[in-house]
Amino acid sequence: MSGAYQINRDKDPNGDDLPPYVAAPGGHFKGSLITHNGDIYGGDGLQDLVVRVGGKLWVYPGDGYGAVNIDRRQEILLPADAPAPASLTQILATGDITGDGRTDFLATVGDELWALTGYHGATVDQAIRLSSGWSERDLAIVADVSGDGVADMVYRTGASGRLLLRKGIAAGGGGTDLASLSSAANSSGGLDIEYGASGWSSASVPLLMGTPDANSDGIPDIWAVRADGPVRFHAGGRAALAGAGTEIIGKSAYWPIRIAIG
Ligand SMILES: [Ca+2]
Ligand SMILES: [Ca+2]
Ligand SMILES: [Ca+2]
Repeated sequence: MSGAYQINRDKDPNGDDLPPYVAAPGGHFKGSLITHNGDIYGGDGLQDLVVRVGGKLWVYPGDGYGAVNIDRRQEILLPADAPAPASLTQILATGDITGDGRTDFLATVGDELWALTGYHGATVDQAIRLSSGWSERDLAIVADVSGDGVADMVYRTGASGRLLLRKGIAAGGGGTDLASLSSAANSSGGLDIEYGASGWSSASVPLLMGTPDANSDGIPDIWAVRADGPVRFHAGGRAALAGAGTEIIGKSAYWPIRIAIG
């Protein structure tokens, strides 16, 4: 189904037979980065979509039916010292990981990893540069994986085609200490753990995305679009992926050429 629509501007407000809504214009989401993680706008309990497109960052309020009305989008304003939205290479809605009740984002900006914390419907409170070395990495999961209530990070390293797990440390005032996610040395245990052993290069898996728990074991999971056709579900484990994954959509030419999932 179409995930986006707009008001039908041809419709006569005094009444006619035209539909009230029509599809979003072709190319509306061209060049976009997309992510979602629960209700972050409006407090209506509906999933919202976060999109970087047209050089700006937006929230597209979800309509509760799996779609968004693009006329209702609202710009997310970043602090003055934040990277320009146009420079983002990935953005991931993480839910609230800092413990202030406001949703947070992690983003890569070329070689750099940034945290954009404290979104509350209009602006982001803080932009914090965490580390460098990210040009060949992709964020997959930022959520509690290990089961201690503290956010962890699963990322792909293109250099070895693996997934690695970095365990977070609780912050003194609640939530997760962002510095513990900035480098392996700062993390709980002091090193990154092999989470997916091999086969995770971007050539083999052009698109991957972590999500909150989808198979009811309480552990976040990973969805993978494979270059050879299928879409696979990989159940997360506390310290490594559990098993080899399950094929959800069979081999087809459709998915490997999609430009983004989120
Ligand atoms: Ca927060
Ligand atoms: Ca944890
Ligand atoms: Ca799970």
